[in-house]
Amino acid sequence: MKTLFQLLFTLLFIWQAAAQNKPEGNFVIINPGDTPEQIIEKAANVTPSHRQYEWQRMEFIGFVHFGINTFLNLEWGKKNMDIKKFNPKKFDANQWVRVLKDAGMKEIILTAKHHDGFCLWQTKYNHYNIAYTPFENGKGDIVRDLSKACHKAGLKFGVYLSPWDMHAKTYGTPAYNTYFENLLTELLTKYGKISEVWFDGANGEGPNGKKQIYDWHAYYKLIRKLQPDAVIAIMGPDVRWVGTESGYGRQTEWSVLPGSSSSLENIAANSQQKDLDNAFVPKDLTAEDLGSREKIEHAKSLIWYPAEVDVSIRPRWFYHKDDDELVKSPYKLVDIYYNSVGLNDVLLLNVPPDKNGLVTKYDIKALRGMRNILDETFKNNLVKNAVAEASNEKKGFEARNILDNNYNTYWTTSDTTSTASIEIKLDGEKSFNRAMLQENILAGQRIEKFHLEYFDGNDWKNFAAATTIGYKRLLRFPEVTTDKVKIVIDQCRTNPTLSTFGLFMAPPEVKIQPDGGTFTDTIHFNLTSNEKGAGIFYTLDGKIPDKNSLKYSDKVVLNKTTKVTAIAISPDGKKSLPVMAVFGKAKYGVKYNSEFDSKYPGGGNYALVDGLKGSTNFNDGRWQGFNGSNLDVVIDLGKVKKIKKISTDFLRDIPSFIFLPASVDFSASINGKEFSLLKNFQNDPPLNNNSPLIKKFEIKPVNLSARYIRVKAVNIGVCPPWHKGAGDKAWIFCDEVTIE
Ligand code: FUL
Repeated sequence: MKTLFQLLFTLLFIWQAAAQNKPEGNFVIINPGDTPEQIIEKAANVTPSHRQYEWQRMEFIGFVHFGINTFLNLEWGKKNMDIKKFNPKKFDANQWVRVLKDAGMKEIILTAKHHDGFCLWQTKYNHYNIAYTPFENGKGDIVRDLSKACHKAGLKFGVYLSPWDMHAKTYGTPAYNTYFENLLTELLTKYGKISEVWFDGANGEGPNGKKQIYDWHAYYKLIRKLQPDAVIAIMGPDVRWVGTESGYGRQTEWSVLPGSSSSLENIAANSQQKDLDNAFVPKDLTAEDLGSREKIEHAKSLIWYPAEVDVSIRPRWFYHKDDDELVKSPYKLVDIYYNSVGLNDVLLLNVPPDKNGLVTKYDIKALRGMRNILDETFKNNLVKNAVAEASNEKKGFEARNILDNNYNTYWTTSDTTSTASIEIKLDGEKSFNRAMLQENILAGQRIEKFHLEYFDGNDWKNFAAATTIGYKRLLRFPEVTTDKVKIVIDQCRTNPTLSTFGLFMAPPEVKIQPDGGTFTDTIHFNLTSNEKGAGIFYTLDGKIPDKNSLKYSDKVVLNKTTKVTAIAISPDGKKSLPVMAVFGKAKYGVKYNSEFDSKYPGGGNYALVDGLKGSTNFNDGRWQGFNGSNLDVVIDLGKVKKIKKISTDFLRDIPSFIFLPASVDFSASINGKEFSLLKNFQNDPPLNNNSPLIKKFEIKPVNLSARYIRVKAVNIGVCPPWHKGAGDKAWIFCDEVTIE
């Protein structure tokens, strides 16, 4: 119950806001007569709703893709799958929670129902759910166990419920809306507090598929009624998809956008339309400016609509054994963290458990590595005991508030100035290479441009600069040593605010440049570290280096296939994580008569002869792809040689649009001009088979002497009529032409 005092206070606040023509929350109308200055002032005062604020404060959350796909090695599933295959015998929700919590995540979102329609909880609204599987004799409930484990461990819990449904018979009719609301009601009433509801925009029905008119407003009303604190993400009003699944947000990220940015049609049109089309047609809408002055000037309304960056720790969303070795490295995850959390976004990192129902050791190792680096970096804020003095400050909002490690206290100026600066005297000389700034978003997002300076004894020098800050901005720069820094706000929408400032020293890092590749004669690599004075050590035999290993001083030249592993050790003995790169020596020259696709180079010009073979995962970086076109290459052995065997491998992965070639020709030549055909293989027309397969085409010629071998594989051209991508370009994926 609100007290009379609270009520009066609220009324006073609304009256004040209206009098100042300011928004009262996360929405404001732009009147036709508003001047550009008034619009900017309005934008600067739009603030998050309570639920949006609580969501933003989490910074880092976990995604779990788990379902029948996990057991059938699929990503988008298909109709009528054998759900009896669902049986994670060692399932342990507490293990998932432990691993993700240790990684620093504050919430876990589970794919309660993915596009295939299979439900991970005991629903009474279909027979396509966990109750009809052998898992725990039909008594299991992943939503129940995971929500309990999260709540017990102090984590929030969210549900992903795919609006698109391949299985539901009613999909495409109004009855589906009732079905969907029934599922939602179960999820929102049986499992305690739900903090996020994630509606995916993806739909693979294609132009001739079923069209569902979703009753979004009914869904939202239901969620607000049953779980008023939950944010509704992606196809929803509270949280926006950043526009890519790469893990990298925008350098300039506004949380205040034109009201039209939450148009559901646009969101759906920009979401995935095909299985794995994130791999084949990478969506990257992050280049687009969404909230600059130019963008908001013509808006009819403005809303607080913050961005979430969803990305998988593996190449795919669901678990596939083939991806075990392709889990992102700790450095990559840290880079993603800086480019999401550090860019005013919330990071939603997917960690898919395996068929046993456990997060694997590969993912755990990567998450631990990432957490170690982040903890080491941010454990010691070097502005502790510093003194801050601003060019202008408002009483009660002094500059010292940015140093007190309390988000709620903040600095602002006494007037609506758009530039200001704060000088910070450190407690003695300090070295640092990372900075962190936070605006107080409860007052709005305002800063448009800022830079940082340090005093070198004589002059002020710039060392970092950026545009927006928002909830959090992290900056990385080469090490600076000084006893004085300055934050300069160059441009702001109204009086700036800053809640927090930090300076940190990240542990040493080491880089191998280039980070692997294929070569013919020799190749060289360099090793660098971000830490001044760090020693760099490496091995060439796959072993983890230590201070007794080879010490790097200058570029290293390789003349054979080699695995390089390197570490940096700082003068005070701190070690970086080891990094690894493989350099493969190609045995032969390769001339292409047709070009491979730049999205699947498989390692580049020598990928077909580098001795590294592709696995059944098309995305393992080894397969070379030809999109709608033939493969036509000539391998040059350098001189005429006796040849006993020629073989080549092709991948078939039909759900991913990858087909075996219609035919494969091997021919040979002495001079590279006239070729004689050795063998023509004709393949059967493709069958609708979902399991990936590698097919070898091989000949063993007798008495063949040649210098040039030509391999030509004819693409089937387009996906066959029965395929979901019927008429779209088909892929050929080839790896390794082996000649003995
Ligand atoms: C996409 C889906 O199609 C993927 O399978 C995955 O769930 C991802 C998070 O969203 O749109």
